[in-house]
Amino acid sequence: MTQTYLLLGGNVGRREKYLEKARRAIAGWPKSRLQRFSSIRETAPAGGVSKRFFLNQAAALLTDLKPMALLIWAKKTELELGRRRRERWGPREIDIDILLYGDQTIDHPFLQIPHPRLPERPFIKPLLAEAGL
Ligand code: PH2
Ligand code: MG
Ligand code: MG
Repeated sequence: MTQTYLLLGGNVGRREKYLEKARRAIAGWPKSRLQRFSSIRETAPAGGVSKRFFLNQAAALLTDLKPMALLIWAKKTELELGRRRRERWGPREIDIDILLYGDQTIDHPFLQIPHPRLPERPFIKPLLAEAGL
């Protein structure tokens, strides 16, 4: 299995509720074993579009899903939880991003790993540490 780390986040509606639903959904993903979640932190919006604060939480997941399959499960879960399409980096009910996938580097139009915004979002590192990185 490959060690992966995800970042959950949302800044619209009942943010805790969306995180809770996301945690439950991720626990049911196939070929995967959930290890740990970090605490939940409120973070200032990065990237410019939205002014609403986020709740963010990291997850450590062992998985046999390939990176693209993992991405598809993340997107499917976002849709099932009711994420609506808005502008890029705008407000969102729930976002599930793949931060790290083993030690792989992936540069694909739909999937970049490590997550390209890791270095410029200082709130992510402590969450990753809490998730066990
Ligand atoms: N996600 C974004 C844009 N800005 N800001 C914070 N604080 N947390 C996020 O998860 C976040 C963001 C795009 O996905
Ligand atoms: Mg994101
Ligand atoms: Mg995303």
